Amino acid sequence: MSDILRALLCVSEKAANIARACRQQEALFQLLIEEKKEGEKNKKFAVDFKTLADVLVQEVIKQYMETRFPGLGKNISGEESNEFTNDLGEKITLRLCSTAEETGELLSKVLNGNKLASEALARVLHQDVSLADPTLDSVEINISQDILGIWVDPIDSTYQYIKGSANVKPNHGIFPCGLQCVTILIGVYDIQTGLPLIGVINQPFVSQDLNTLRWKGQCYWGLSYMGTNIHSLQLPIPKRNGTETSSRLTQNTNSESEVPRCFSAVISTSEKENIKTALSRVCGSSIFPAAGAGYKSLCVVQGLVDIYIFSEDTTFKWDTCAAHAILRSMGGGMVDLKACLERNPDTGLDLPQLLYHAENKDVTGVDRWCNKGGLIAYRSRKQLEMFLSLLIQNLAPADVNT
Ligand code: 2IP
Ligand code: CA
Repeated sequence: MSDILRALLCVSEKAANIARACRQQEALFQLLIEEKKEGEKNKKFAVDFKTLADVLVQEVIKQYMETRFPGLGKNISGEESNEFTNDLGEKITLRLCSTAEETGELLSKVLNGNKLASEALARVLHQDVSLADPTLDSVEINISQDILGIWVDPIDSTYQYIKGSANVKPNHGIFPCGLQCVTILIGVYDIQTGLPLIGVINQPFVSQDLNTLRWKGQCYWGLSYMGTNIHSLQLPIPKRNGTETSSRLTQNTNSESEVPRCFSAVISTSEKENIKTALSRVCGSSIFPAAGAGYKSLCVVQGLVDIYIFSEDTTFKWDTCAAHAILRSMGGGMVDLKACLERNPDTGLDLPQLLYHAENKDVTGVDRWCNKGGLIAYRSRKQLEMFLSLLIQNLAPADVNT
């Protein structure tokens, strides 16, 4: 099993290299930022370049895993399809060929003969990468490959990837927008139970060398299976701004018991007003809007905030599976917000964890895989229970029951 995790780390780094190359190599960046006028969409190329980068990363991950673990490829899913039709009506299935030259030729068909870009892209697709974590050498877990499904989000926060600035200043360590909000998400789940087992989050743009302008990234992982829980952050939760993180506030002493508990949360810029109002009563000023579902979950993983809450149904299984697995390995999880608001905590029922194997009924297209009741990501169950009870007290009854 640790072999699968090792391979996932490695291929996530390959994906991060592709993401960095598309931003940093001039021939590719020009395609990425190209504004298309209405009516001109996809006219020049069979596919817009942003989608091409997404599809290629997804294909690289699929093929890499299938080569090493035959049979696994068919259980890997994501948002994108790798089939296109170009201007000439040719059907093209994008895949990695056995040599960079062949891949370059295939790419030039969807990029209408742009040789410079096709060759540059093919070169990075075929580059060797390595990424190892010595912690993994001590891990030996056996999970049958047959029960594994994988959700991939090749580039989460695509808008920030294309338009995001390199110079955004963080607020309490949290980037509201910018390249830091871009992540590559790979989540492995159990196809029988739907529970997440292994997560890898690769953040390709963490810090930039101002001389070379090259970006360095960071990779996070976690594994939770049959009582074994390990992750890449087995260190104390960092302190925010020289003060204790609010996670400590769950362990109130008597003298502090009158002090209102204060949580911190990361939220979507599109969160509903009624939720934001209730949250501000629970979190005071510790509410941080940030881009990217993957990035917001990573803020919880890193201990920068206690909670990521979202009341809408616009995150998908590929947005949450990786972080959910990491949070589980840390003793936390990701639950369905609507189901939490409807549940009676006094009956001690299990928490409504998000699941990854079953599609939503009575809907079509991507909505089959949306997290339809919204979500809360958390690191500690005790903290989640406390947060929920405060949130419910501060939400209007109508909002709790919708
Ligand atoms: C998006 C992306 C958005 C997020 C949305 C995801 O994925 O993470 O940022 O919205 O839910 O589906 P928000 O930032 O408001 O949370 P993608 O960029 O891959 O489409
Ligand atoms: Ca996404």
